[in-house]
Order: sequence, then C-alpha cells, then structure tokens
Amino acid sequence: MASSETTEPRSIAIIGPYLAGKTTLLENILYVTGAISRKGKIAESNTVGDSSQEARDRQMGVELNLAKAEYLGDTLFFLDCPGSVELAQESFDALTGVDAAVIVAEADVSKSVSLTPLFRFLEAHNIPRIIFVNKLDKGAENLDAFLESLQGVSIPPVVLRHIPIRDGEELTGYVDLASGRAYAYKEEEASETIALPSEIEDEQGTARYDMLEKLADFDDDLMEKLLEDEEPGPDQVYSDLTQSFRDGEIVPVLLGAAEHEHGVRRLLKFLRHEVPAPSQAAARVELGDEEGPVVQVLKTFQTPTFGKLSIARIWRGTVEDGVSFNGERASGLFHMQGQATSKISKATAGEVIAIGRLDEAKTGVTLSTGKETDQLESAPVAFPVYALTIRPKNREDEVKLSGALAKILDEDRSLTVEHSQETNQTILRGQGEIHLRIAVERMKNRYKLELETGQPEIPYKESIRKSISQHARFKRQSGGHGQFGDVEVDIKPLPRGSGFSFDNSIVGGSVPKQYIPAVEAGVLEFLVKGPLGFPVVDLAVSLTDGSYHDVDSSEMAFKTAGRMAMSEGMPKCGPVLLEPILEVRIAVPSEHTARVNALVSGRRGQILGFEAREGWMGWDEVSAHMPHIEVHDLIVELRSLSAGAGNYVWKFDHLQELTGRLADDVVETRKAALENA
Ligand SMILES: Nc1nc2c(ncn2[C@@H]2O[C@H](COP(=O)(O)OP(=O)(O)OP(=O)(O)O)[C@@H](O)[C@H]2O)c(=O)[nH]1
Ligand SMILES: [Mg+2]
Repeated sequence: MASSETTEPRSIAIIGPYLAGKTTLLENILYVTGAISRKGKIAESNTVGDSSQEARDRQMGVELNLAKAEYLGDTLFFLDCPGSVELAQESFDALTGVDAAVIVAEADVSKSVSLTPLFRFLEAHNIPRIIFVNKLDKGAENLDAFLESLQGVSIPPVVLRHIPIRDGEELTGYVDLASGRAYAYKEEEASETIALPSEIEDEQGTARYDMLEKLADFDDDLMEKLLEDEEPGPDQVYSDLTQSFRDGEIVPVLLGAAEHEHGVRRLLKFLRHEVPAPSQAAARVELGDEEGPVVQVLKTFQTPTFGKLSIARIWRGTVEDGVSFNGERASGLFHMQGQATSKISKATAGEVIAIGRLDEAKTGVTLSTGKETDQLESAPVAFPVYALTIRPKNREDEVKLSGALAKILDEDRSLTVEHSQETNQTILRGQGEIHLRIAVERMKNRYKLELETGQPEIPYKESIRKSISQHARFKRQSGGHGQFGDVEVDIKPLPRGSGFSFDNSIVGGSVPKQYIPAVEAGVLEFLVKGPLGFPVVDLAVSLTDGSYHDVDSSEMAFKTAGRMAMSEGMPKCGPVLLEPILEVRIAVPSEHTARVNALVSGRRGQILGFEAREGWMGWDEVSAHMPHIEVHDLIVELRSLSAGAGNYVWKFDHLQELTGRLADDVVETRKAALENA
C-alpha cells in the first residue's frame, strides 16, 4: 500500500443531488481537519461555503465553493458543487479538473435516477468516484433499497465498503468490510473501535463476500481464491479496492452523517489513501508530458475586490506569482476558502487555485505559460430550456445592463442572452426558472441593477389562403408638385416555408422601370405587420399593371401605392395565423416515458417517435413536434414528473396554421398590445 500513496496535492469534487449535504460535509471536513475552528450550519448561514448573498437568501448552493484542507500531512482541495439540476453546469465544469469525485446522496430511492447525468459524465471521463451516503442519523433503514437503485444508475458495480451498525433507526457505527473491524461513532471525535456486535456477524460475512466477488471480476487470483473458499489476505483486498476505485471499475460506498461528523474522518482517510496522484488524472485526460505548466479554467468569478478570478486546475508543472498565461499576466495567485482568498507565491500540479485578472480566459479553456497549448476537453455547455425577458426598471440602466450581463455570462456558461429581432425583446436563457432568478438577483445584489422580467413573446407569423388582384392609386394634387403612383398587383399564397417573392410582368412601361423597386419596398413595408398584426410570410406579389404621371410620379408615390395595394388587398386574402412549431427531443428514464407522451399530447404536441437513449441504460428519447408556446415551461412539468431527471433539446422546425379560439386569442392580445404601444 505505502508505495502507491502520494503526498502530492489532490483535488476532489463534492457533487450530488440538491440538499444532500455537500456543503455541510465540506464544513465538517474543514472543522475536523482544523481548517476552521468553529463549525457553521446551513440554517445559520455561517458556513464557509454558500457565503454569497444569493446562496444565503435561498439556503442552497448557487455556485462552486472551494476550500483547502490539510489532513495527516496531505493537502486536499475540495470543489463543493451546487446540487440543483438547474445549476449542473457548475458540477460538470468542476469535474473536468479533479482527481476524484465524492457523490453525496441521501438514502432516498426517489432521487437516484436524477444522478444519471452525473454518473454518465463521470463514466465517460473515467473519473474515480465514491458515494458518501449522508444523513444516516435518520432513515438508515432505506439504505439497502437505495444502494440497489444506485446499481441501476451506475454502470460499474456499486460496492459497499461498510455496513451500518444501528440502534433502531439511528446509525451508531459501522463495520469496515475490508478490515472486519467495528467502530462506534463518537460526537465530535474519531470513532472508537468496538467488538463486532454478534447480531451483525452474518450480515458482515455476506456483505464482505459480495464486495470480494465484485472485486474478483478484475482480479483472477482473487476469483480463484473465492472459488476455493480461501480467505484472501488483507493486502490483496486493500490493493484491489484501491486499484479498482482508481481505474473506475467499482464505485465504493461509505456511510455517514456529515452534520454529526459521522464518517467524515473515514472519508478523509479514504481520500488520502486512495485518490490517485495528479499524474494519473493528467494521463487520463491525455495531457502530454512536455515541459511547462498547463492549467485549465474550471470556473470564473467576478469579485468586487480582485476583479475577475479564474479558478484553475494545475495539470502540469509549477506556477509562480508573476506568471503569464497565453500572454496575459496574472495579477496574483490565491488559495480560496469559500469567498476568502489568501495570496500564494506558487502552486503545483493537483492544486485548484484562483488566478487574478486573466481577462481573456473563459471557463473551460486550457492555458499555458508558452504561446498556446492543446486544449484539454471541457464539459459541454448545457442546452437552454427556459427563457425570460429582461429589461431594466430604470430606462437609464441600459448601459449598466450590458456590462452586468457580460460579467454574469462570463461566470456561468449555461446562461445566454439574445436580442430577438422578431419581438424586439432581450431574452435571457438558461436551465430553469431558479437558474434565471438567481442571475437576476445577482445583478441586483452586486450591480444595483433592478430588472423587470417576463415571459418571452412567441414569434407568430401570418400568411394568406386566397389569391386576389388589387388596384391602388395614390394621387395628390394640391398645387405645385403633386404625387402620383398607380399599381395593380396579384397577391397569392405560396407553400409553407417559401417566404416572400416579388416579380413584375409590366409590359410597355405602364410603370417605368425605375419605380418598380419602390413598389416592392412599399409591399415589404406593409408585410412587417399584416392584417392580424404579425409579419407576413409565404406569399407572392406580382406587379401586373399600373400607370404614371410625367411630372407627379416619384419613387415615394409608387412606394405608397404599393403599400396601399397591400393594405387594401390583404384582408381579402383570407389571412391566417402561423404558429412556430419546435422539434423537441425529450430524454427521460423509461419508467416515465408514458407520462411524457401524455404530457406532449396534452400540450398539442405530435409524437414523432421514441427510441432507447444511446449509452443511457433505462432511458428513452421521445421526439415530437410541439407549438413553441407549449414549450415555454415544459421543463418545469417534465422535471416534476421525472424526479428532476428529464431534459430536452429543441430547435425551430416549421410554421403551422392556427385557427379557432386559440388563434382568436392570440390576435386579440396582439391588437391590444399594438394599441397600447
Ligand atoms: N439530519 C441531517 N441533516 C443534514 C446532514 N447533513 C446535512 N444536513 C442538512 O441538509 C440540509 C442541506 O445541507 P447542505 O449542506 O446545504 O446540502 P447541499 O448538498 O450542499 O445542498 P445544495 O448545495 O443546495 O445542493 C441542511 O439543512 C443541513 O443541515 C446530516 O448528516 N444529517
Ligand atoms: Mg451546497
């Protein structure tokens, strides 16, 4: 064992479902290791993590928390990630730069499936991962069912390293299955060794055999021993456990109750002994072993004191104060303890540090002290599934808004902003209502910027069903120079998706050539807002005839005539509302597929098909066409019917005629809005 241990610094992500106790675990790690002398509590808003205003207001993790702990001579960096599914980008970005991940979860079967995206990511990147089952001070009776449900989520086997010793519902200690030793938890101190309680001897034997069997799949010698009923030596068991964890072949499970420090020291010992050296992570991401430091940005903070701070994993080499990355000089290097920073003069591979003022560095990028470096893989950016319009309460804050947005977007890759030409609205997109509300609160708390938010308008269009011919004459003779334009146009519908076309069949110069573009311009001007109040598409207009006046005709006059022909003719063409239809692909655990189908149909959707989701056992992907308006809050219902697990991607597909009550309502609302504008 000793030979495989390392004293190099290592970085560990703490991830898992919402409110599982990640930040509490971090707080207790810091307390147990002496990094803090007083233990905070989430309810008292005094933990090292979650110290931002938004986190305290909501009593939830809203962004990455970083902290460093020294334990028995080892330095461990922790990256405590928020658990809300809407903030998952933080976890994925952090995970790209760690040596191992601790998945903190309550023994709650209903939450297992929501861990699927995290497991798939960890598996795809082969990041060593361990499960810490938390809050076992209550509800320990659900442990077995929970572990079984996790085995349906994790592809590698989930291997229990401890079994619980209980007193009624309460967890009072554990038996370590590798050593066979029993321990009783003590409040605020290390557990004490006790005699193996006789009533769990059998359970201990079965669980240990189960653990060994899983390990034997990766060790032929162990397999043989088990077949011959031979007891493997402790060295072999420990070394198999360590190796299989490091290689991602098994997912060990430890138990505890972070708030009571139960299992915290045990977890720390595990991390200290079993998390591989930083060089293994570097090999895993296929970093070359050339000279020179390489770092990767895992998170960006905008701070009032230091400006921009790039949280970065050091993949290779040593970085020193005064270093430049990709030609930009860092203003300083720091270790972080929650929001507190302490300046350092250098840092080495395995550490996660904050680097000051790299204005160009974006989250996810790889930086080197040379000119350029190969880019290590970064996490994919989450697809936006929810949108709100934003507008400063105070009109004069427009400029302030663009500055604040730039900073907020720099911090969070899963937020995007867009100005819609179609509806003239500024649209903030992200992962759900909470995600966007947090962004809005940040702008208020940090930049004193108050915003109004709303539901984005749907970009309806309109078209026509009938062809007509229309004559229009614009004539004004009020002394001096008059105006004269006279046109005859054919208006006819085109198939969906054709857009707009204009041509002319003028013979003999009844409308002189130079005025024809003006007629088209007049037509187009009208089409911006058709008889129903929306932009008109899918029609052809042709100029068939007209007349002119030698003196009074002008481009202006023909443009006006063109617009008049449309405004008189279009209402007679059978205007029809067109509704945008999106193609959505909904990913969901198969047990919820039937409910998703019902959800889609209930929202006027049309199922196109469904298939097993590739690489995600037990998941389906449902494809459907759905009206844009029905997708606005689809994510809310989808998450609520799938324990937070469901997700979807979308793209615009086509426009579709909408008639009847729904169409009347849309047109009426539009009319009222135009009148008030
Ligand atoms: N009973 C019990 N409660 C705990 C334990 N650990 C944490 N909690 C409580 O669980 C709640 C959530 O704890 P957090 O530490 O904020 O959980 P988290 O996983 O960081 O939450 P997010 O970051 O918002 O996902 C708090 O009320 C904690 O006091 C535990 O061991 N036992
Ligand atoms: Mg937290």
